[in-house]
Amino acid sequence: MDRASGKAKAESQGLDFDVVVVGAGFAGLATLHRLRDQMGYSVRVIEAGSAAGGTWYWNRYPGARCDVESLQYSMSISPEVDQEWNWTERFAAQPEILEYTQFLVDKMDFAKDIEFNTRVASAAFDESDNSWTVTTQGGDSLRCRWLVMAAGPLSTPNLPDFPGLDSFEGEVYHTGAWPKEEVSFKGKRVAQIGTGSSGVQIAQEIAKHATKHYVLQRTAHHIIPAANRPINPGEQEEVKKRYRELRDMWQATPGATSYQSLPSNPSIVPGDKSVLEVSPEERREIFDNAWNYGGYAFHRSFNDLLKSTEASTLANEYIAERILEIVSDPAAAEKLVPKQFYGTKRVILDTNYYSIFNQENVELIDVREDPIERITPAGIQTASGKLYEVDMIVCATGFDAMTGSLTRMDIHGRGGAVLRDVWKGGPESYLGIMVTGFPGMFIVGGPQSCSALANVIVANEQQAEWICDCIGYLDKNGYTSIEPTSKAQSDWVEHVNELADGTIYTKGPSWYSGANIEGKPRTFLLYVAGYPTYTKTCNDVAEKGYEGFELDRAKAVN
Ligand code: N01
Repeated sequence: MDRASGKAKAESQGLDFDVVVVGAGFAGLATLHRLRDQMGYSVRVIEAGSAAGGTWYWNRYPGARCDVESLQYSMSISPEVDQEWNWTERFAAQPEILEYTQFLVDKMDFAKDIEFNTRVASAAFDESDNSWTVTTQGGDSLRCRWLVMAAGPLSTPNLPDFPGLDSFEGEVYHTGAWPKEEVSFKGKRVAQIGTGSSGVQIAQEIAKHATKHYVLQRTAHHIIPAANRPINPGEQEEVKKRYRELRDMWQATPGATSYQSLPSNPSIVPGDKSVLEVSPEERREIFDNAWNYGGYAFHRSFNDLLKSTEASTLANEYIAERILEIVSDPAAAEKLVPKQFYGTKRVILDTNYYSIFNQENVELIDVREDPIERITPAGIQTASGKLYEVDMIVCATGFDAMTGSLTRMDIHGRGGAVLRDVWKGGPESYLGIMVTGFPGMFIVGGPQSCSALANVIVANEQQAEWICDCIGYLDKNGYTSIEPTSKAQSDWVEHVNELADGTIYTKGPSWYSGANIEGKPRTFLLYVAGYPTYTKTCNDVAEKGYEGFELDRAKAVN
């Protein structure tokens, strides 16, 4: 089917487009490319931002940086872009990732099929002809056959309900919705709430400029050095020559990423040993090597840090020693030592975080010991009555992860059922891609997929490709609807939970299980068996004629 006939097909069925895609992050762009350029469909992408980039568009806070090596954090859709684009650092900063995205958009001529500055308010399934109507906040509607939700697993900011926040007389920002205009910390008293990945990254920038910087920490997270650096001479050229082969190699790992960009780089961790089987001296040496090498070498240093509480405890002990070495105030150092098992919360890469606590302008406030009670016009007041007077509050309080971008839209499925109500007791999906009762609506990076536990670009491309191939199969065979059976969906959810129960991930609260949002049901949101197993499972389902799905051709239009 060429593009023109694709459009003609939609029009002949009284539809505006064959497919509407919500979101122009990497997931939306991958979907657009496959459907439009490779399969000839008519596609409209709807994007709330004024440019593509998804999470990298909104998370433009100072210090934002990727924690996957930049040479591995790229889309595979254009060999030309692979060759023309140059990364400057081992871990790319947000502005560079956004520039890369724009480069890709221009090269692939994506913008003409994206409606920017437009937020989707609702989507409704029409049982009379198996179509979807997508309505924007501006009131425009589009009818399509297939709907792809690519709105992002970590894109709906979580702003806790701090009493009195509206009364604050200074500036308030959320890292996940950072303004485009420059925000200056210079000469200001700044309080930041939250010390997850976003908080740790922005803290290093605030500390450079603020006259007073209060870091309000509820939980000490695990933070390991990124050891960011310019890309080594020759490294990028070598990767460019071997992109195809290296991508295959990276994708054969559980996280679809290796801690090294090249196999010829020195391999400094065994990776396949248990931390419990080596002597204390060998353990120390391996941890030291990994810590100094930076990136996720530490995470991969042994094979059981994320599986056994004993192993995780040994990692904790090592990290505690390093913190106590860096931070000179013993009381602050003790508070910065993580108390939960290594890996229960997402492990963070940093550059200089612990050493900011040696600066005179930086003060660590333990808000687990003395919780935030209210925000006053002058600052933040804690339960003990202490008032931290500030000019600016930075909320680095995370996201309504995996489900927020979907539940904030009014999505009506079969019988008018609303997705947010259907998921009241916890989200359920099949493969993280479709939901029973919402026929023809696909999700990239949905709950119970492996997306946010893997190299997200790679995971997005895999899911987008699977979804597009599924759409192609359905059209070719005259089906106008697909949805998972209730049994396939409940079996998948059970399987995902069983897998998670065998790991460290469920041994403490985190956004992985919805525990970061008050009132959100606790259910494990990610598939933990790794990218290769996930991909194989999805492919097996497709090869078996979309096993676990009900396909319907009864209501074919025309
Ligand atoms: O959010 P988080 P994030 N009072 O949920 C605290 C990705 N990411 O935006 O831990 C006081 O991790 C909360 O405390 P606690 C990455 O996948 C990647 O930092 O719940 N504090 C926590 O400290 C990451 O995992 C990069 O006790 C409150 C913090 O706010 C995910 O996004 C960069 C509070 C939230 O931490 C989310 O990271 C950035 C309250 N009422 C993000 N409510 C890369 O490097 C919350 N907190 C690629």
